[in-house]
Amino acid sequence: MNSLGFVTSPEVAAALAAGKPVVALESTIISHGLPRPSNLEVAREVEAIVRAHGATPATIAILDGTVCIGLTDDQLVAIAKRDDIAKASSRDLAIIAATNKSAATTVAATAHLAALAGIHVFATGGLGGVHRGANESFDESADLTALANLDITVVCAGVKSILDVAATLERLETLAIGVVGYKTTAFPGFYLTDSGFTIEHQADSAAEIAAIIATRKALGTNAHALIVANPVAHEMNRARHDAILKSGLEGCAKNGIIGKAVTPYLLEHFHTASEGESLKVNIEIIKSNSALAADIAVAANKK
Ligand code: PSU
Ligand code: MN
Repeated sequence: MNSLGFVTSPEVAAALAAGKPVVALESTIISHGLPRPSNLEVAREVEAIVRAHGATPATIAILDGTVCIGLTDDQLVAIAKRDDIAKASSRDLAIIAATNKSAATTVAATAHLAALAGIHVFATGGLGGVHRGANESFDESADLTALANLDITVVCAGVKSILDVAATLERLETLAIGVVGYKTTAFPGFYLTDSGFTIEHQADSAAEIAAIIATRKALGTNAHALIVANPVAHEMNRARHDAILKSGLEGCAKNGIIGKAVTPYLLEHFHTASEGESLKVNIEIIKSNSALAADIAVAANKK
């Protein structure tokens, strides 16, 4: 461990020291978002995609108390297969690390650790946001408040369609988190290409996004995150999507699923009820976002 409290893998440390492009990747997707055994395959494939696009992948997680920025293949296997991997948001990081436990990191926690390690581009599937019924449950993902205070560009397929998208967009505005659509002004809805909500800004290339990142730095607006919303090319069947979402939300209510268990429960429900269709879309989302994030990291490095 260095004086900052984390260990950087040799590959990531070398890339950072040489000023080469690095892309942060989260681990909650691996442990709690995708079923086994595809989770491990996808984790490996995503790292390979980042490398093929000219950047170094840094998958972030906590293993047996060590905060890891970049994982070896053995460590990826542990995150994918072990049954003692918690789901850590930012507030959990120090507790998990100091008590020698293990956890996958959410968008909030991964973005926090990435920025701490000097990594400013991050790929995920879909952001957390305001849950349906949040006016009563107060369930709003810590992803939003974390990103409000971090210098990081997050490539995602919008926010998960299981959320209240309108409320999430309002919160993103309040929190000064920039939102730019990649080749679109239709805000993506994770499994769906278009959530039905429009966003103001569009960028059409990684170079354009790199220019936005450089200007944000010059203007000091990089104190808050930038979201690059990248719609999935092949969306889920909409009628099927809506029916499964409805039964998933009913399942949450019936089984008393609350708090951090809600998102993994709904994703798992989707994967089972759609007989793999949502899984296929989810995997496409993560791969496509990782490729774009690597292109952005490479382009930003040239600025
Ligand atoms: N995107 C995916 N799968 C996931 C997640 C995002 O394709 O599992 C995870 C991310 O780690 C995100 C978390 O931060 O879901 C949100 O959880 P919550 O709603 O409990 O904040
Ligand atoms: Mn929540």
